[in-house]
Amino acid sequence: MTADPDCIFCKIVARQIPADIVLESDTVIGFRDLTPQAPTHVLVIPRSHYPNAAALAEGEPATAAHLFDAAREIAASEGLENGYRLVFNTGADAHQTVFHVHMHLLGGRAMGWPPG
Ligand code: D5M
Repeated sequence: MTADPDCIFCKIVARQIPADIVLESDTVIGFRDLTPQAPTHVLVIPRSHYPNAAALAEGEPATAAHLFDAAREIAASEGLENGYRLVFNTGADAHQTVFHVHMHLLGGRAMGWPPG
């Protein structure tokens, strides 16, 4: 498992800073976003440090699939039968601000399209 000592999400994985964790497995964890944009807003991340979704898919494709398994489990436990949105912001133009790949799971309200 790779870690970056300066990465805030690696610090959550290492339990060096607190987080409201909703799911854990050997390869991924899910925790509630600090600034929720929907009634349910969970971030699902690999334990290993990869800067974005493309790097994860290349380096650990099985773990990339685990993110989607975790999202399905969290959506079920959060009662999101009416739907939910999965988002990977990748790079500055997409408003990525934390460079440890994370899947946003958003649900619990009706959403618009296109995104801002
Ligand atoms: O999304 C990065 C997201 O990470 C943003 O929604 C805030 C969230 N964030 C930042 N720090 C924390 C901590 N410590 N706990 C929980 N959530 C956090 P991006 O796609 O990079 O713009």
